[in-house]
This record gives sequence, C-alpha cells and structure tokens, in this order.
Amino acid sequence: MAAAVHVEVEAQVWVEDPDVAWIDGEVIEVNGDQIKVKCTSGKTVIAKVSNVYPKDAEASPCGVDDMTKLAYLHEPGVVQNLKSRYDINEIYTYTGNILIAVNPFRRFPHLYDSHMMEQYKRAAFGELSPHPFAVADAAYRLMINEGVSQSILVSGESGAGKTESTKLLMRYLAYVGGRAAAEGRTVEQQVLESNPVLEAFGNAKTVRNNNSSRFGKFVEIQFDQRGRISGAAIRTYLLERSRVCQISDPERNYHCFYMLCSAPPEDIERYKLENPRTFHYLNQSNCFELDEVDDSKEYLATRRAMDVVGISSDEQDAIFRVLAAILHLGNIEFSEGKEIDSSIPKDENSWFHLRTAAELFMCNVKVLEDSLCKRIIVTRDESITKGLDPEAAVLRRDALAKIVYSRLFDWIVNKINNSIGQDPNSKFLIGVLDIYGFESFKTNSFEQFCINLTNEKLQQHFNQHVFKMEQEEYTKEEINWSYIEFIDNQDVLDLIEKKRGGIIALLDEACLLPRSTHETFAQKLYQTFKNHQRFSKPKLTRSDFIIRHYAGDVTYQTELFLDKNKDYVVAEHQALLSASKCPFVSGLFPPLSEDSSKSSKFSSIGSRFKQQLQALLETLNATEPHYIRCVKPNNHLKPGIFENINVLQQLRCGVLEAIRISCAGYPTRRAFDEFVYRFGILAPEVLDGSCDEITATKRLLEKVDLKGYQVTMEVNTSLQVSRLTLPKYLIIDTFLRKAFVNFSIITYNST
Ligand code: AOV
Ligand code: MG
Repeated sequence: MAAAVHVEVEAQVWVEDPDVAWIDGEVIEVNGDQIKVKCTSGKTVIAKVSNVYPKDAEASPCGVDDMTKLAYLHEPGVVQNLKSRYDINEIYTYTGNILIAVNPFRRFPHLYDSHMMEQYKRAAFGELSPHPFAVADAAYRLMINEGVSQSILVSGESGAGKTESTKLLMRYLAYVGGRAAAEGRTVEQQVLESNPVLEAFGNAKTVRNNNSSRFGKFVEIQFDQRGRISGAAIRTYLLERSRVCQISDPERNYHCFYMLCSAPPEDIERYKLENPRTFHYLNQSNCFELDEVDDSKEYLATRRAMDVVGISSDEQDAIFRVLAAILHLGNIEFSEGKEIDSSIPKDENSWFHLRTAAELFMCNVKVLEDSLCKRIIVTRDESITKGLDPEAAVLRRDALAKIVYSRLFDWIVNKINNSIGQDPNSKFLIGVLDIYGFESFKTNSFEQFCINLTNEKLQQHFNQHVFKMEQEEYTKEEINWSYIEFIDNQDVLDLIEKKRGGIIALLDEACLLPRSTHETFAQKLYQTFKNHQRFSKPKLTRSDFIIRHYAGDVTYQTELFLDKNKDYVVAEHQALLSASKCPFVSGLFPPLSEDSSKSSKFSSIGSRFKQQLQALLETLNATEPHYIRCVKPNNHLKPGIFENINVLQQLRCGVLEAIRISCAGYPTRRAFDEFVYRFGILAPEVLDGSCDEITATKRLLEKVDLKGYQVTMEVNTSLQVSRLTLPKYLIIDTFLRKAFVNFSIITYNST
C-alpha cells in the first residue's frame, strides 16, 4: 500500500515509529521527496514522502464500526481505529463483512446474554454494533433464504479468542435453530455441552493461553427444512500428543489430569490418586493451579457435561481410570537390569506404580512390564526378545501413554458424534471452524509444520474468497478491475504438499527408507529445493530448514520429524491392551485386521493430515464462508493493553491482505448527491442548478482536475444507486483538503 499522497506543509500524516508502529504528526518542511514531521509525541522525524500516509484529522475519537467507513483505508488508519474502539470497550469491528474481534481479556456478560441474542435475531446485518451474533445470524439467514450451506471460519493466533468466539457462534445458532420446548437432551444442548468435554481433554495452559486448544475443530451443525438443528458432526484435527508426557514450566498438561486429582475423596481413592505434585507427567512444571479455576468444580462440571453428551457413568468411570493409569505409568522409572541393554523398574516405588497402572488398565502386570522393558523382533522364521536399556524403556513408556491418550480423545469425539447423531436428511449446514493459528517459536517441530500448513491453506481460501467478492462487486458496477493482482501462496502449498517431491512426500519417503535419519532427510530437502524461493537453509545448521510462509519465515528443526510422522502402535502395547479385562480399554485397541498386522506398511501422519485438510477445504468450498479474525492485543493476557506493533503483526498475517485487495481497487465510494453536497463549494460556478447530480459531479471533477475516478451506476431492481468511485487516497490530496477545510469523507457503504 504505497501512499499516493501529495504532501504539503501543515498536512496531517502518519509516519513510521519503532515503538508504536505508526505515529501521527504534522508536516513542517518539504524537501523534494524528504519531509520533516513534527510528531504528536514531540519528536521531529525526517521521512520519505513515499513512507507516509495521510491522516484523517476529522476522524472520530471513538472510531468507526466498519473499516470501509474510514476516510483512508491504510495500515495506520486501521490500527488506530481498532485502538480507539478498544479503549472504549468496543472489541468488535467490521471490515466489510469480515469481523475483527480484539480479545478484551475481561468478561462482558451483558454483551452475550439472551436479550442480546434476541436483538440480533431481529436486526439486519450492520444495523447493530459488530458482533459474532451478527455473523452467525447472517449465516443462518443466508442458509434459510438461499438454501446454501454456510461456514464461519475463526482464525487468529494462540490466545486471540477463537475458541471463545466459536462458542458464542454455537450458542447463537443453538438459540435461533433450537426447539422452543426443550424436552430432555436436545441436539443443541448436546452440541453446546460438547465444548466443556472437549476442552477438558484437549485444552491446556500454555505460555500463550491459559486455556489453549491443543487440537483443531470443525463443528458441522445440520439443519432441517424448517431451519431447526437436526444433527451435528464434530471433526477434530491433530491433537498434540507430546504434551501428555512432556511439559515445560509454566505450562500444564491437559486440564482433565488436574481435575481428576481434585476429584471427591471416593474417586481419589478409587483411582489411587495423590497430590498432582507427585506425578512425573505433571510435576515437570511448577504450575498446578490456574487463576480463577477450581479444578474440583471443573471435575464435577465435566462429568455433568459428559452426562449430557451421552457418556454413561460406567464409561466415565473407565475414562478417568485410564487417565489415572497414565499418571501412574509416568511414575515408573527404570534402572539397568542384570544383562547388558536391559532394564527393570527402578525401585519399590516404581514397582508400586507399575502394579497400580496394570490394575487400572485391568491388564496383566508382567505383560505390562515386558511391554516397557523388552522388544520382540519378528523375523521370517522366529521371534527374538531383546531387552531395552533404561532410556529406551522410558521412551516406550511415554509412547504407551501417548497412544492411550490419543485413542481416548478420539473415542470421546466419536462417542459425542454418535450420541448427537447426524441427520441424513439434512439439506444444509453451518460449519464453524476453530483451528490453531499460525505458530512460530524458537524451536518449531513437526506440529508447527502441520499447523502452519493449515494456515497456508486457509489463507489461500480467504484470499481467493475476498478477491472474488471484490471482483463481483466491480463487475456489478462495471468497473474495470483487470489490473488488480492478488498474492497467491500456491507456491508454498506446492512446496509442502505436492504429491511428488513436496516436503511431506519426501518425509514419507525418508520414513520408509531403512537408513534415513533427520540429517539425510534435511540434506534431501536442501538438494531438492535449493532454488525454491520459499525455502532456504539457515547458516550454521545441518538439519534445520526455513519456509517463507505468508505470515513470515519459520525455521523448523527436523530432529523429530521422522518419528512424529510415523503413526504406529508398538505391537506389544497393542497386544497388552487389547487383552485388557476392561471392555472400554480393549475397545480402544481393537484387534488389527489381517492386512494391517501382516504388512508393516507405515502410515504417515503428515499425509493423513494433508488429506484431512483437503477434505475440510472441499467442505468449505461448498459453503458460503464468513470470517472472524481474532486479534490478541497483548502478550500479558491482561485487559486494557493495546500494543500497536503486536496487533499490526497479526493484521499483516491476513486482514491487511483483504484490505490491500480492496485498496488496490476503488475503496472509496460516494453517492453523487453526497459528493455534490460536500464538494460543491470547490466550484460553485459550475453548479448552476440546471444540471443533475451526475453532470454536476463530472463538472466538479473536471474543474479540480482529479484523475483516476470512475463514475458508475448500479442499477438495482428496486432502487437506483448511482455513485462515484474513487481510487485510493486520490480524493484526499492535500490540495483538496486545503481548498475545503471541513472536508470529511462519507464513504458510501455498499453492504
Ligand atoms: P484461542 O482459542 O484463540 O487460543 P481463546 O478463545 O481460548 O483463544 O481465548 C483466550 C482467553 O482470552 C480466554 O480464555 C478468555 O480469558 C479470553 N477471551 C477471549 N475472548 C473473549 C471474550 N470475547 N470475552 C472475554 N474474554 C475473552 V489457542 O486455542 O491457544 O490458538 O490453541
Ligand atoms: Mg482455542
């Protein structure tokens, strides 16, 4: 977005600033393409004309509820608008029909109560303040009126408010699509209560969010002919498994473990639990409690929610028993056995936890011990048992914990889906997507790689959609838009997921080759992509690689890529748990089919994830999308702090592209009468009263010698709207501003 501003002394502008991104000031000197600006902070800075943006001196201190109403649609204007609104607790703002939600980090219950839902139900889009209810309502209405399935895509970085927004959308849809007389457990109640259950098992405290979702979620709400909710399906994506065994301070493991340790005494006794500080899987971090969260209450609330979604009390008992078994498993330590490369439980304490874990899993204790300390190698003619050293035994133990937990999570999702039930006759649906945002940490592994792939795909979907909408708008108005380009990230997607020779394909290949290591895999990547503009090799490393994502560069560490891409159950673990006396536990490990047990064909997590994403995008492409972009105003997770640079960084990862696309066209739209009314003073002599507004507008524009505008007429069946369309910033040329001091733009809002 290069500024096309004609700068003169006294012009109000925005200039770049290292602390607040953009600062406003007044031009005090112009020297060719260099200008001197006196900033409102008191500083004086020298800037290039091409690096400043015009400032709307008449902008309301309270901001505008839709970015398209801004006089100047540019980066500083957008950030300033969000900030002004945030300061007065207006956390929602539209950009056309995209909703931007800035996390308030404080509760506003009245904003979401049933009175509010009723108001949004009766209002047209744009009539009331921006709100997720308005987005949900627009989707619902479009579905009913046009008979087209809808989707609402919620995105944003960790802690930005995606899950909270998703829950609001679901609440609103349950409200408008629910049955008035609720008898028993209704579908919509079950849909709503699935949230606390999934959060208990799939959310955890991280550095970025005290209630971070560690899985992606797409909830498909199905409706019948009359617009009533008739079924639902929840699809989840890629739960973070490593968290079960490994956490770093000050994060936590999944919420359910802490809830369990705060259960009523009879449950504590039944599951042989102790203080969470005694469990290795929990005490790697010093964080056990969360502010404002009472785990013992949460335990009971989760159980109640499990009742609603149809998980029986026997099943609940089994679920918590399995969780307790995982905690005990984690406390088994190993020491060297008598033979070389062998191990045994380290001490009486470890033996105790081993016995307890076996008891809770209802499996044979000796078989459990062997499955951790020994490995069976099956060759063509015989099978040999080999010991594992203590280090390998620990890895085995953790692998068991992870596979059990992930099967448990999948079981819960499945169960919820079965008890809510799908409506085979449903004609249309509204899908709500709450998926992890772009991640870039100090160390980035396979999880970040998959998460960022998701975001690339959704970004492409977003760009294409915004671009298409804008094009349609121009076509309708018969404006020539052929010169507008849009940035496509297809090249990054090819780099990652191309069937032949993409990173995922090369990773699968490496997983299949017997002698490959993460280093050989990295070498292969360097070779294959040495000329790819989205790929590079960082200096001084032998196995990292960089991908130039749409949202920035990310350096990935390949160390665990091969291991994390392999989806397999250790055969001994499979045998152990499928023989459990508890039908719930053995049900988590159904016997392998003939084919899969014989062939050692490996299944790739990366490839499966890629396919899941493909299917998700196909679903999304068959719907009319709506977007909510969540923004996290600060990293302290505290109310009242709005950090410009931080916010800008997030807007650059998406929202600004939509704005850029619209700026590349004709963002400023004015009705002719408004234009004549506002600017007639520039040339009163041309307005002799005898001409119509269109002619008057044209004369005015000729008189002031403005170029680059288009005069368009939109003919609507019921009403005729004619308007003048102006390219970016042209109208706010300072000379116009000077000619007409009280100048202010009323953007014609086309939506
Ligand atoms: P996320 O889903 O985007 O992060 P959440 O929806 O969990 O983020 O929001 C993080 C926290 O911000 C919540 O726990 C609330 O405390 C607060 N919050 C968010 N939105 C609101 C709101 N509208 N009103 C009040 N408080 C809010 V992650 O799942 O980490 O990517 O993986
Ligand atoms: Mg979340």
